Amino acid sequence: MKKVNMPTMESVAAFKAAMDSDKGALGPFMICTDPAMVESAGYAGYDFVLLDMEHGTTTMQQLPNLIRAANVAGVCPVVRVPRGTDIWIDQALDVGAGGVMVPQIDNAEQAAAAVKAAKFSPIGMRGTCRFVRSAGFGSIPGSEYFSKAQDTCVILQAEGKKALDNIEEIMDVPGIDVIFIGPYDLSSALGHVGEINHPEVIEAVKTIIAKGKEKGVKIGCFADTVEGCIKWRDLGVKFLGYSEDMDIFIRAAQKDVEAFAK
Ligand code: 3PY
Ligand code: MG
Repeated sequence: MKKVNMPTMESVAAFKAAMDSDKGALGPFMICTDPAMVESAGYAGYDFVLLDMEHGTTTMQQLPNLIRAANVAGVCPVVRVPRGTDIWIDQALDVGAGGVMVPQIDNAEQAAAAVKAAKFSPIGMRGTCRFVRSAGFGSIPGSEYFSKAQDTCVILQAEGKKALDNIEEIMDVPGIDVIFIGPYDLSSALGHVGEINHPEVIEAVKTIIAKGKEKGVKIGCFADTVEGCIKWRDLGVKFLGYSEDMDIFIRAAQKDVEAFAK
């Protein structure tokens, strides 16, 4: 019988190694629904692509093709599901996500529910089916699939006031790979909408980073620019969610347009 691989799981291993390195893992949020854009981001050398179903328009039907494109380029596909949609967690994993990011986690109960949705028994209660895309539609033996698929990543967003209040109990939930700070939602929650460099926002980010260090939990954070990503990395952040595909394109194109006009 033909040996079928699990390309996403190979990319997960490289992604985890990047997070464990001094460099950290860098990847853009992606809202473009064209697989060519995802494939190109993979060729550019990012450690992951963050397929955004919270603020992007990608549908569950389009998602498998974006993940296929990530697989072609060998880059880890992480999927951000919309808020409060635990069922989307295992659907995203079923079509081949290497990790799921869940927005607006406010307490340990929500964190535990997200982990439960992402992991097969005995760790969680992910819907158990070996005929899905991540299992090669049945061509990967169940014993191999159910064991390897447990290594996909669970990334939970801390971005509200309640998350700040409950950060220790959230971090204590087993099975979380990364706590990802959303500075924009945090700025809203702290009464400074959009001001991600407001001292109170920066202080909140730093508090979460420090708690992560104390508890041995990896921290991720969003930044608009690569310089911002480097700033967070220098403070110990290991997962850097960088801008967004269309913004990256616009800024690169603007530089070209300006250079041409000189
Ligand atoms: C935020 O800043 O709120 C985010 O979720 C980053 O994507
Ligand atoms: Mg957010």
